[in-house]
Amino acid sequence: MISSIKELRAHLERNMLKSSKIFIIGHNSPDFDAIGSCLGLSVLAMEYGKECYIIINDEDSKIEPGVKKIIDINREKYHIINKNQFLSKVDSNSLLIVADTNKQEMISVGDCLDLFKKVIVIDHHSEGPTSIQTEDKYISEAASSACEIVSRVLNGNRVRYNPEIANYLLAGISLDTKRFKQNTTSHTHDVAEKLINNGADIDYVNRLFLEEFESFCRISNLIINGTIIKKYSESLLDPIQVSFTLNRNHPCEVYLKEDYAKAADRMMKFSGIDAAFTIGFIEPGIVHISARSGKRVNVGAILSEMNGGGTHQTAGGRIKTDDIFKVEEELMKKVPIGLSEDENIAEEPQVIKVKQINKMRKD
Ligand SMILES: [Mn+2]
Repeated sequence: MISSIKELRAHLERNMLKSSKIFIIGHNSPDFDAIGSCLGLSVLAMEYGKECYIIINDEDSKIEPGVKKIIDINREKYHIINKNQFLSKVDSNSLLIVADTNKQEMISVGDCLDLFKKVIVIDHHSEGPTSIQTEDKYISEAASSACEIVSRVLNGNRVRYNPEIANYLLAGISLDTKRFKQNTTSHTHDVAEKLINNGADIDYVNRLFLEEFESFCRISNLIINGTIIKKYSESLLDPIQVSFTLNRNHPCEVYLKEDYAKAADRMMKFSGIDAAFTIGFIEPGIVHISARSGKRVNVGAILSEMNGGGTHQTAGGRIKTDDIFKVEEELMKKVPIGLSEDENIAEEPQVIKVKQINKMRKD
């Protein structure tokens, strides 16, 4: 166990210098604190002249837009790679640094920890039965965030970092303190001041949060105002229910492709939904379909009949047309293709719920 920031600094320096390659990872579905602390640690590794990579193995559509933006901007400069790329690079003298989590199941390389010579954990969450087994951990529940810890390491080492890195670190602290409203100590405020002195811009950080919020609202509105649920089997106890989401008030509205995937993901969280389709324009004249399902509906099979494809549980497709409702109608007819033969398929699928809150939208 590493017990102070000073010790952590010395520990990082010693171990970074003697390893051949450094891999840095945050928790799955990274948030601002995870990505910010990983980038800050990369700066430190580069300062020591080391070959360094950040591992992020989540599907793009699963990553929050603000975080994804940071990843995209920094992918090349900070060598952001996925798990497969990591597996081809790791060697017998590699160091892993885990930031913003200490649980094995929360990182994508949790099943290959024995590939590393050493694993260092830097975190502010409490430990549990699945915590990574290593002597080399700095876990301070008193710290507001992983970014706060990493900032203190950088500042203490007098490492130079650019205003962008200062922004990412400040965004992580801001997220985990609910904008400096909770879990702050004098260290938190001290670190924030230093980040601002190093060029961090509060406006930039606030805009990042606003984007997250806007995306959340956009998808929620799409779901609330545009979802129909259809029942596809006769079974009373366990009917197959499929949701269809599209912007029924403004069918021509263009959304991001990720929005459709997220809306479908979110629909699948409701119990009783066996498959979810989201339909909408990604540019004028091109309709995109995102599909998600559980075990009972094969959405890949359905979408391969609709100019698309995918796996049993995740699929997508796009169709050149201006008539989005026709696409939905086709899709509704094709759903039985994805149902297994032992399901008691309804002859005429029944609409069981149509929810439209038209009044809530401003034109
Ligand atoms: Mn955190």
